[in-house]
Parts: sequence; C-alpha cells; structure tokens
Amino acid sequence: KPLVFSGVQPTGNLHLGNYLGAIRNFVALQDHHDCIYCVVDMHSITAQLVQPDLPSQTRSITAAFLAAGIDPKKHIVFNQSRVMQHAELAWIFNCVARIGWMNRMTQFKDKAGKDRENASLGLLAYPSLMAADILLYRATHVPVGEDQKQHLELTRDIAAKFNNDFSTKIAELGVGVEMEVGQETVHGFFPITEPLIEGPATRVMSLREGTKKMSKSDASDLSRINLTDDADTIAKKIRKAKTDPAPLPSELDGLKDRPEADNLVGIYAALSGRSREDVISEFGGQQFSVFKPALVDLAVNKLAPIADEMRRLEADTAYIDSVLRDGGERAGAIAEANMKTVREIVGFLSN
Ligand code: AQP
Repeated sequence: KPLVFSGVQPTGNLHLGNYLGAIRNFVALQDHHDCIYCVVDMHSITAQLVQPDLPSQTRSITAAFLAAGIDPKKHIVFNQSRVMQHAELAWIFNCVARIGWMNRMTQFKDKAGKDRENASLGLLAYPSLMAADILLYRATHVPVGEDQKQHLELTRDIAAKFNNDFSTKIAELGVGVEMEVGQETVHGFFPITEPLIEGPATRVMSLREGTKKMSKSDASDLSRINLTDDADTIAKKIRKAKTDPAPLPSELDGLKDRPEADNLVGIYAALSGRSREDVISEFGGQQFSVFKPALVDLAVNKLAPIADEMRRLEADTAYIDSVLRDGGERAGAIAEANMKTVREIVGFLSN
C-alpha cells in the first residue's frame, strides 16, 4: 500500500522554495494517500548544536504544515525526536551505508565547507538518519524538492543493501514483500522508495542570484520570500528581484539562458497552478514592469492567508503541542511494530 513520508527541518524561516517544492505537494497528496509529515528536529542539530529557538521553530513549522492545509487528524504530523526509533534505525543504517557513499553527498560538501574535519559527525551521517525517517514507516513515496534527490537515491541504496545483506533472514522470517522496481521484481523488507519531485517549482532559485537555490541560510533576506512576510515585504522583494533588461520571451525556449526570468516565471506558474507555457503565452513580450506587479498580487493573494493562519496557530502552543503529541503516539506505534521486525532480522535479542 502506498505510504507518503516527508520532513522539514525546524531551522530558520520557511520560504517560498520550501512551500512550492515540498509543503504544497504534501497537501495535494493527502487526498489519495496515507501521509506522515515530520518536523525533523534531530536533523536540525547537525549543522548547529545549540539552538535556543528549537522549540519555537518546531512549533512554527508545525503551524506552517497545518496552515497550508495538512489535516493532522486524517494524517500524522509529529516531531522526529519524539519517536526514538528514528535514532535506533539510523544507527543500523550507519552500519549499512559506506563512508564513501556519505562523502559523495553534495549537501555535505556544501554545508561542511572547506573545514570538513570540523563538521559534526551528524552532518556526515545526515542521509542515514533521513533514510531511517522514511524506511522506519516503510514509506513508498517521498515528496521533496530537487535538492534532496541525491539523498533519496542513497535511501534506495541503503534499503537495497539491507534487503540484500539480510535476504536469507528476511525469507526465513517471512517478512519480505515483492516489489516492482523499474522492470525488475525484487524481494525485501524495506521498499525501494520513489521520490516525488513534482510541479513547475521543484527548485526555486534565490531572488538575488538566479543560479543559487532559495535557501533559509542565505545571509540576504532579500534572496527569499518567507512564508511569514507581509504584503509590503513581498512586494519589495519581488520589485528588487534581479532580472535582465529584456522583456519576457514569447516562447518557453527563450528562458533558457535567463535564470532569473525563468525562476520568476516558474514561481508564477506554481502559485497560479498553471503551466510555464501558459504563463509565457500571457506575458510573453511584456516588460518586468508589467510582470512583477502581477506576480506581487498573485504571491500576496496566495501567501497572506497562510501567514495569517500560521500566526493564529503559533499563538496556540497548547494546540500545536497536542497535535505533535497525538501524531507522535500514532507514528510511534507504526515505528515500533516495524523496528521489532528489524531487530529480529539483524539479530538483536529483545524478548
Ligand atoms: N529552493 C528550493 N526549491 C524547492 N524546494 C526546496 N526545498 C528547500 N529549498 C528548496 C525543499 O524543502 C523541503 C524542506 O527542506 P529542509 O528544511 O528539510 O532542508 P533544506 O533543503 O536544507 O532547506 P533550505 O531552505 O535550503 O535550508 P538550508 O539553507 O539550511 O539549506 C525539502 O523537501 C527541500 O527539497
């Protein structure tokens, strides 16, 4: 049965990239799937350990999930550290994954910077914890932005190696399932997860530099639209967004070497629920002085209600905490059932 899992780190303000690349897709998937959405607080201490704002950031991401339209009654919303089996499975996966696999991760290289020896061990092992988050629930589908593609490939590699290394035991215990992977049928305990990287904005770029992704950690606040920005701030950031002097092209092809224009068209398409072609057919030949105000109106219309609802929810910490507690209990029950089997497969006595 398909099961969707995804997570967002409680570090910094959520931005339009997180919303269009991930959270909006979380909302769309819940109509036809069982979904588990997690605020991954254990991931957030990999880059910076001491974070006095961690509790409020965790509540704020939860509020964003709910404000965007995730239903915590029908689905599961919780924070990762509540379910200790994430750490337990991550340890096993640390022993499945190879150091070479981790060293190749571009996110580690980017975040560790030049002084790699001084990065936390947790930052290197980040993808192993991410694989544990997903596979603890035996999730089959993971909606993410494009930047997470490499980590999801690693999740598939970890699942395949575990299934393969323990194939005899999995067969003996009768806990494996048959899965279609591409053209092949494989057998194993963990599913080979499919990434869902969908929509016209899977990689939203910085408003200041069209070749850099929009990111929470960018020093310039002008580079991103935060989900909590008010109308004036959104208008200012879009007005100041870097563009070239030419008008928008009348064909999609004309956006090829124009990353800033391409980014704004992608944002417009994603926010309006239209295709890029459609947006170009309406605005092709127009100057940015026409397109940008239209984008401001659209962005304010779509984001202001979410920001208002987020603020309302953030003020109700008792409610947010009750959502996380309830979600944690339901997630924990699934996690423990799966971990019992994993312990048995690996050979850890727990009877
Ligand atoms: N620019 C983006 N465009 C589309 N999707 C994006 N995501 C992040 N940036 C973009 C997606 O948002 C989800 C949650 O991300 P995260 O908070 O877990 O981690 P991240 O990718 O590290 O987010 P940031 O904002 O880029 O933070 P920093 O600055 O710390 O690197 C993921 O599904 C991600 O793909």
